[in-house]
Amino acid sequence: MTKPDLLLIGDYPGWDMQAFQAGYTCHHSPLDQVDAALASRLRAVAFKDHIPFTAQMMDQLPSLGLIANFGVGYDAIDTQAATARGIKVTNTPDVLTDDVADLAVGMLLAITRNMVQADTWVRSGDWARRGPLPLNRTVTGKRVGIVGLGRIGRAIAERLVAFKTPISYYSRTPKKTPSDWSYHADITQMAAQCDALVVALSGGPDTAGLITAAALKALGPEGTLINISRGSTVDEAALLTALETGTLGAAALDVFATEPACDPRFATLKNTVLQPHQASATIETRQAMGQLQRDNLDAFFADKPLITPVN
Ligand code: 8YV
Repeated sequence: MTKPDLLLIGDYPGWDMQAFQAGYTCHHSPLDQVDAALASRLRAVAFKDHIPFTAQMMDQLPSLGLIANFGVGYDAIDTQAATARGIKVTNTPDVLTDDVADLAVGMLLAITRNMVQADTWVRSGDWARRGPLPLNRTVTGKRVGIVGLGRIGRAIAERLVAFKTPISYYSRTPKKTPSDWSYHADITQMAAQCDALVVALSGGPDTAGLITAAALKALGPEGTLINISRGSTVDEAALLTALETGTLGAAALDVFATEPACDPRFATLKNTVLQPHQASATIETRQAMGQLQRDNLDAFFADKPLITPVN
């Protein structure tokens, strides 16, 4: 039996490539270099990128039936355009939740306990030369607001319960939660009552800029922002100004508006911990994400129900 053609967009490690090649005739060229005959044959794309997958790109592949996204967030894909063209989109939820939640908690600990600067303090010899670092702050018992109580937001909140942090959350509608988690319909009002905000929203136009200058101001000079969602959810210009002027205390960020080329002002800020969009970047989780992406592709080519469709 001939293997179906598959266009791979993005970089895949060897374990994914081997698995793809076992089941598919893989094509790895940029979309604009795909020849007309192949373009008209291609029924599926394995997408692993944060560059936009536009309506115009979909129109270059007239037989396209599936965009299998590597990642839970599919904000790069114009799903409205896909739906209008009868193209299904799948993502990779659940398998990355624990790693993303772990990193969010790790970032809260790292920024509050000053762990990154403390590491440099030891390595540079400053500890011996200049004595102890200034004291840092306690995490246990701090009031944390989770912005977006989806799978990942909930997993972060559940972990933070162990730190005895009163949990507030913002979402469009109240969710079923333990009775002592408090719902807020307004992020700025919630921020005013929190020591830290953890942003766990999905990306896309609905959530763009939801963390406003006003919310950062309400969080205040002792407050901390953690973002493991998308750079687009935060007004980044306001965030930089707030961190530079001290109207916001600190931020730990895994995502940036213009990543991977982040605004160079971030690098000069001492009150930040910066991560290279690595919340899901463990071998275990990336293998599971690849497997789920392929399971969706396999289901599509076998005419079976998709495992994790989003449209
Ligand atoms: C990326 C992510 O998918 O799942 C998501 O939404 O942001 C990440 O896990 C990862 O960077 C691979 O592109």
